[in-house]
Amino acid sequence: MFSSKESFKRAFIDKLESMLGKPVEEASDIDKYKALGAMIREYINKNWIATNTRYVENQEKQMYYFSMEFLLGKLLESNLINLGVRDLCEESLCELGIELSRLEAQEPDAGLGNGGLGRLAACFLDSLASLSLPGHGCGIRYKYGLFEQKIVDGYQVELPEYWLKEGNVWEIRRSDLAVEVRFGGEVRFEDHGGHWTFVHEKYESVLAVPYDVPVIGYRNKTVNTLRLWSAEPNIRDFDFQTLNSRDYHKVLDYKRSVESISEFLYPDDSFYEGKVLRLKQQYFFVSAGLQSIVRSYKKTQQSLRNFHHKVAIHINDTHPVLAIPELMRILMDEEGMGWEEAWHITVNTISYTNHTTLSEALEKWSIDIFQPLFPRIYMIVHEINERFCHALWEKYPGDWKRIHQMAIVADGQVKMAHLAVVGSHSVNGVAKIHTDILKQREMKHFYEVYPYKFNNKTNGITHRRWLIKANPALAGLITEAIGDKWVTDPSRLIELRGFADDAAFKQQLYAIKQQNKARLADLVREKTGTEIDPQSIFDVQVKRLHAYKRQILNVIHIMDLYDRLRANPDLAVMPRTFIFGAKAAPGYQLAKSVIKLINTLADVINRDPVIQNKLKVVFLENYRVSLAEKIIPAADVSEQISTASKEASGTGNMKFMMNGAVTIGTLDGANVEMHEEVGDDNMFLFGLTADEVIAYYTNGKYRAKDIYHGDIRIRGALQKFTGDFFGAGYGLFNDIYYSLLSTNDEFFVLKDFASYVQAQQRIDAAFRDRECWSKMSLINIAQSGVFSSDRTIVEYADDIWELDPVKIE
Ligand code: 4GP
Repeated sequence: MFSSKESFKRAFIDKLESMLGKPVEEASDIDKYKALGAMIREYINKNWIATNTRYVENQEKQMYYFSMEFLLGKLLESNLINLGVRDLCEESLCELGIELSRLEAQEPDAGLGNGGLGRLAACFLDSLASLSLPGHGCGIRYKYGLFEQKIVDGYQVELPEYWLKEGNVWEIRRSDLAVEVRFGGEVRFEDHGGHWTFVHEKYESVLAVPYDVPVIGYRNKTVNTLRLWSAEPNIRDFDFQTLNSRDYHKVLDYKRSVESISEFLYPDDSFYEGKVLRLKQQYFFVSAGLQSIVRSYKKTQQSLRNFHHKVAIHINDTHPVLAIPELMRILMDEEGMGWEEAWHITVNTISYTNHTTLSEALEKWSIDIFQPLFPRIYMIVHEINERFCHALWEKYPGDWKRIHQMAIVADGQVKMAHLAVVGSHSVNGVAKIHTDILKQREMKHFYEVYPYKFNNKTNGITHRRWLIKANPALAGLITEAIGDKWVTDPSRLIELRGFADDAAFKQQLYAIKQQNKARLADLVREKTGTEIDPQSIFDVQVKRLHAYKRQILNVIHIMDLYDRLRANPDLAVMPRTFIFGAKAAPGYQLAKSVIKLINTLADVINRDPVIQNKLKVVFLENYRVSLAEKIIPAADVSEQISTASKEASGTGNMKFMMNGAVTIGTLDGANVEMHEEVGDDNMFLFGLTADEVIAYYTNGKYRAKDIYHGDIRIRGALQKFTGDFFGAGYGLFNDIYYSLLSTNDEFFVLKDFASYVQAQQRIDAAFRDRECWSKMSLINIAQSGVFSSDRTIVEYADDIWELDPVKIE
């Protein structure tokens, strides 16, 4: 069906008619989108089956990426690109009078994630399949993804995101593969002549039903699987008699309670909340995932003795860490293995990535919640802890303090990160500086015991979505210049450096950026009614709203710039458009205040005729993957301004770089490695280093008030938070003021302000020289190949998973 335009058109019309019983003329865009999606799924079916068969028959080692989040975005266009049929599709549809882009617009974003961690998982799936690696995803099919953000009177309002309302063309429900997951109840020992077994009784039974989504590799026939689990009442196990009894409402309660497990995604990014439902979600998908892996493993293998040679399981942060005791349970209670052997297999199967050192994100579950929910799992965790503490005692006799600090179960809590380190064979951070901080500080004691487990895997992004799909004009220009080998080997982007002094090439680069900026300006007008000038500097900060990411630093700089312009409308500054996009966790008041602040400021500034359009501020609501794909290619300046030591890596920084934006940033996360790539001349660094920040935290010598009193610009801005905010109201932002002064500015916003303003002034000067700016832009693109997730995934496959590529013929 994708061999020629004619056959495509015929197949498309047939599909529409057979699926929907409508002729093309009567079909809506959503109908057409669904028909096209269904065609693609059918088209890849053969390869999907071939991939699975090949993995099973050859008994290839397979890796399963366990993650609570997969922030996929839209799949139609990236699937078409990976299959190599996008142009054919577009042209054929055009001949039928249909615009492909309108069909793409019908697809909802699959927002099954919060931010960095979830989007990383999605990039990894794309790279795994594109590198012909046998690696799959395992997660939850949330009925509601991350909330939809509306801005009402400047405030964030959250609406439920029912992304499945039109169905999901990409998934296949596999009720035949459903498994049972058990919660609560009691555990009893049974003696079988000296051999003990555990009997789990009176539990709540939940049916986990998998929905499989194909993950299509880039032009290589590989189709891996993302398996998302949905919770359903276990009717098979159900006593229908009760339906007639007075207990009818209990049945309904049971149904509600079960379905709530996969109902919605918790909207917290890098934040931990000890909600029972969240813990149930974690065990639910981990248990279902492991049971299904073991079941399919046993189809070809007699014993599980070699399980770890054939299966790798990666846990994306600590959220899936119950995979460790659950695998132990399966190996011991269901397969009859002894502890030592089960432990050896478990540790060698599991590997773990840490994504943040923020203490508020560290999962610590109260035993009071944990034990009743998983009585058998708790027993196993307890035993792991006993054995671990015993080993520590041997190593550090008498050092109670250390043992207490390192224990997995202590202070009435289960410490999930400790369990993850002890129960896995590899622990990695996501950028060099982050891994160093883990080794030297946050996990120092563990590093001392298990130095061989710790390693770094700097994050990456899939260049297929973030360059080829998001910025086709730029991708085309690159191919014209250096050929198309970079597409499968992004390290070859380095060849672009040969064009650094090619004026014509830089002119083309500039022209593409201008087109992208013009397109974004249209979108901004459509969404907000604000006119922005594509000639102005597009200075962009899009990411989750968090105090440590310091959107507030950006805002205070804008306020200062605005003040200066008000005082002197002829001030010689390059016109700038500051663009923001950010969701705040619904319960995070300070973050929500910053959203209101940005919107209020935008209102004031955008309406002010005095400043002659030299300054605009835009907040785009509902930031998500598909919006990022439109914003990032249009950015001149990328704001990566977190407090050094706080951003584990960042991945937005890489997306901007690959699209030719120049970064203003701190030496934090992967910015450090970006700086190693491009050097001082092609990046605008400012602020405290991580060591300086950490030293301040240790010596307690930082005084925000001193800076406040010493800098009139800061005073001016902060006083507006508590006083009159540019005529918009009094004391609107008291909480922001207090976070910066009363609690001594935990994130060094005031401390870094002066240096940030200077960096902004350097940007202002640099942007005036178009040729020089385009060269910086080009060098950023040229050096971005190392930040493709293909590089990252090759490192994981080689060093952690021991996974080899498998070519599907
Ligand atoms: C994020 C980190 O904050 C970010 O620096 C990193 O790039 C990303 O993970 C992927 O590794 N963490 C989270 C989280 O999203 O929920 O902790």
